[in-house]
This record gives sequence, structure tokens and C-alpha cells, in this order.
Amino acid sequence: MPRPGLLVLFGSQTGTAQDVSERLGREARRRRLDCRVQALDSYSVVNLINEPLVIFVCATTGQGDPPDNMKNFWRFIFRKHLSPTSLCQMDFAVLGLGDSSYAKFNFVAKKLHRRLLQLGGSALLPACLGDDQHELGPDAAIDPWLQDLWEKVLGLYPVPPDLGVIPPGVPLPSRFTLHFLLGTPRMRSEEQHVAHADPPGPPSEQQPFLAPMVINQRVTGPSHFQDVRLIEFDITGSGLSFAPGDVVLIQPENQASHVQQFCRVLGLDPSRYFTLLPREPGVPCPAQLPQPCSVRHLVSHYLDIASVPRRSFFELLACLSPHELEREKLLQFSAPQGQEELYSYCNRPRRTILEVLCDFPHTAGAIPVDYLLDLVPPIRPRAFSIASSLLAHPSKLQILIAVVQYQTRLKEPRRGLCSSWLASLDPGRGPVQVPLWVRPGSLTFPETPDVPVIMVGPGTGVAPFRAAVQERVAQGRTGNFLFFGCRWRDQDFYWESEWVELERKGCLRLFTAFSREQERKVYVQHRLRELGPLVWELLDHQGAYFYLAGNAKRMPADVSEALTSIFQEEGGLSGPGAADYLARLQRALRFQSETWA
Ligand code: 2AM
Repeated sequence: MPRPGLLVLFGSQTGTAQDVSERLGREARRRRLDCRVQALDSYSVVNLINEPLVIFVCATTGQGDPPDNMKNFWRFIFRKHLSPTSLCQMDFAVLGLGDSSYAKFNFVAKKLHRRLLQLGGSALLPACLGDDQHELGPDAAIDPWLQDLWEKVLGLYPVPPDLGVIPPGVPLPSRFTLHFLLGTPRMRSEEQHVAHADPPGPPSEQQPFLAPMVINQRVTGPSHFQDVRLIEFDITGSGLSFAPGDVVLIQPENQASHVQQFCRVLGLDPSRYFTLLPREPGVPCPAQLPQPCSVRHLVSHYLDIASVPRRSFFELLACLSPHELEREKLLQFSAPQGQEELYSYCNRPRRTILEVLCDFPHTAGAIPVDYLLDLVPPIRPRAFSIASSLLAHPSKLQILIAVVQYQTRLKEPRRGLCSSWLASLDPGRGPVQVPLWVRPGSLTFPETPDVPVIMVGPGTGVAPFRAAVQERVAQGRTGNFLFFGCRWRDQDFYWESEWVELERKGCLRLFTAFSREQERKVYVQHRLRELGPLVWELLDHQGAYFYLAGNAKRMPADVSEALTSIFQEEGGLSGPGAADYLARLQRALRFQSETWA
């Protein structure tokens, strides 16, 4: 029997599922299997009927939801009219990625596995439940599962003996080749980037809008521990359209000094230009890269050299290393037994790809350029809640960002790539442009007039509610209740004067919790409890919607707890009755949350 092609379909939110899928693709190629790796929503699902062998790699996000790039597939696969034999040909396996600190741990993978069985697929093995909470990350579950998977697959479709498995130490061919040009092309990368500035459709990942930054202002007081910025973009003529609750995606770039250092360590000339060609026909080149492209553009805008490398990075690096000692260490980091050591070298201190390459200089200096795109993952866009209303301010898009910086045992502080880059841009010194586009967020506000909204947004969690309040006030809607919490009134009370003015005009009711202005901590949930009768009246009698946004640590659970105790005290419900009441609000989308780590 001819060996079939393997199809790996992934649903990925933060990129881990995609990374695991690409690993699967590499392992398949080592076993001489043709393998396609695709995001679920870019695959035409009706073709599944013709696929003999499919591995699904799916993350579960927030409240048990599928990632954005598999939402269409999810709707399709659960259609009622699909017959129980829809997938009769297919052998499948599901690899899940989740976080066991959430109630709906790996919900998407488990539900998909059951559904595929129902539709007539044959499971090669039980679903794999990767867990972010595991000390060694999801690999702890994935490694043994993959071993079983390959045993099953090769049992069905043995490797042709004349070819054999490509052993781990031998590199697979690179996916692309880079052809260097002599001299500088007439149109340089930077100019091509600008040539995209006026795209035909609405801005997207492929064609972002280059938004002029007009404000970059620190909004926390000088003695506050955190640097929080209000950033405003001018979006005149962009074709961007968004509603309160939507998010903006921003494509950041690497720090210039990091780009220089990377080029130095790898012996690359940043000013040279190349064209990129896929090694195998049908493999698309990354749409974000102009052709021809300069090395500087590739490293600044595309290669995520400031990210923490994954295990696959060490595997490939070991294959490419000509230096015996370095190679030995790299092999150790890529072996299953070396995972604990790799974790304490890389993940715990958040060591970056660039720093690792500096630690392995003989290897770094010998990396063939063709392997750059296999070795270093692409920079991912970052999502921020939009903090302004298009209706109230049609030419503006504002965000509120906390500049991420923290110390690990490494000397250099760790910095968030996107927030640090944005904070470093100074529109006062000359024009600054930032590539961006928008997508729906997880908060949606009621269309019906006169429905009150209760919004709970401590810290930067208030950002989406600033957009909602602006929009609702512009629409003449009342019934806006905002709970805001911060440390100090004079240090981190974002938009204080705006809120006060809106209260004065009778457009808003604001309740504040300044956590550090008295002996005992006062948080938003304490204010909610104090106002229990009002909260119950709004929710139970006036059909209010309840929103929660902010840092994901303890706050969401604390706020939910405050709500259920209000339901008990004011509504006379039992403990389970109150939990059920909250679940019903959630199902009716009258309790919505957007939280981030
Ligand atoms: P703290 O830093 O004084 O503990 C915005 O970050 C505000 O949220 C701060 O005032 C912070 O207080 C507060 N905060 C911290 N943990 C919280 C929790 N579990 N619930 C609600 N607010 C919290």
C-alpha cells in the first residue's frame, strides 16, 4: 500500500500549538512521510473525507474556548446534520494543550476527540493532554505520547527500508533557500513596507496599517513601580473599524542593538539583500517578508530573537553545530533526559534566543543562512484592548499599556518586546509608524438601549471600559457603572479627570478602590460587596450586563466570589443556587470577562 500523506491541523492562540505541529511535521519528515501542517481555519474542511491520517493539535483558551484560528472549523464540525460516517476513512489523533489551573482543562481537545469518533473516525490513541502547569511544560505529556503515535503510524505505514528514518543528529533540509543579491535592489525592504500602507481591504496581518503614533505618555506617577503608557495612533484613512471590546494587534520589532548583536554573532551582513525561495513547491513564503528583503529587515521585523527558545531550537542547533563541546551540550538540552536542565538554563530565567546563541558562539557562527527561518520563530503580533471609541473619536485609536520589565537571575532585566518597543518610540522626535490591525475581542456590549452595564476593571483592565463608556455616552446611553481599582489616587488613577467630568454630567457612576491608601487592602470586590443591593437590583431587576477585565491572577476568582455572595445575601439564593445564577448569566453573555497574565 502506498504511504499516505500526513496532515497536521492546528488551532493555536499563543503559538505553542503551532510550534508543536511544526515539530510533528519535522518528525514525520524524518520518518519519510509527506506532511502538511496547516492552521485549521485555513484548511478546507470538506476535504477531510479524503484524508487518511490527520493529527489535530488544539489549544484550549480562557473559559474552554477554541483558539481564534479554529473557530470556523469548530462551528462546522459540530453542525447537527453531519452524518456519523462523515469521516469514515480517517485515522486521527488529538493532541491538546491546556492549563490544569483552569476548570475546563483541555476541553477543546477532549470534545474534539469525542466528536471525531462520533463522525466515524478511528482514534490511533487517546487524546494527549499537554499541561502548561507541569514543571517541564506540555512536553512532559507530549514526548511519551508522540513515541506511541509514531509506533502506531509506522505500524500502519512502515518506513521504506531502502530509505530508513533520518536519524536525530542529521539536519533535515531547510524549508527555504536564501539567494543573496549583488548590491542593493532598486526598491528596498523599508520602501516596500511603506508600499503596503494603502491596502485594498481592511488592514490585516498580511497587510497591516502603518499607523502614525501621535501620543506616547507615561500616565503613572513618578514614584509608581510600573511605567504605564497611554498611546494614541492616528488612524485617518486606515479603513479600520472596531467596536468597544475589540482588540488591536501590533507587530513589534526587535531592538536595534539586538539586531546588530545577532548579525555579529552569526556573521551576517545586515545591509545585504536576498530573495527567499521555498525548497519544496507549494510551500508559501511568509507574507510579511518583502522580496527582495534585507538581512536587517528580516532580523528586525521577522525573527523573534528575543523570545525564549523551545526545545526544537536546540535540536536543530545541535544538528548544525561543528563544535564538539557545544554540540554535546546542545544534544543534552534536546534529549528527553535533559529537559529539567534546559528548563533551569532557559525557561526559568527567561533566557532569549539571542543570549543562547551568544553562549554557543562556535555554533552560532556556523549556522547556514538557509536555516534561519527554521531555527528562529517569527515575531508574533501582540493584542491590546482598544481604549477609545471610534464613534466618539473617528480618527483615533488609543491603548493603555504597562511596560513589561522584570528581573530574573540573569543580570540584564527581562523586557516585554512589544511594550518596551512601543515605549521607546518618541513621536516628538519625528514621524513614528506602527504596523497594526484589529480583531474582535472577547467582550461584546448590549445593542439594546437602556440595558445597564456594570464594568469592573482594576488597573489597565479599565482600558476596554474606557472605549465602552466613550461609545455609550456618545450614543446618549445611561446606566454606566464602573468599578475601578488602583494603588494610589495620585499615582495610577487612569483617566481620573475624564471619569469625574462624566460623573458630574450624570453619564457615569464610578466606584473606586485605592488599595494602598489605608491600612487594609481595599479592592474592587470589596466595593462590589458594599454595593450589593445596587448590584443585585441592576442584574436581577434591570437585566444588566456584567464585565470584568484585568490581570488574571487572583482578581477574576475574587470578583466572581463577591458576586455569588451578593446573590446569596441579596437574592436569598443558596450556595449552589448562586453558582448556577452566575453560570446562567455567563451563558446568556451577561457575564463576560477578558483577563490576561
Ligand atoms: P495591590 O497592588 O495593592 O495589591 C490594580 O493593579 C489594582 O488591583 C491594584 O490596586 C492592586 O492592588 C489590585 N489588586 C491586586 N490583587 C487583586 C485582587 N485579587 N482582586 C482585586 N484587585 C486586586
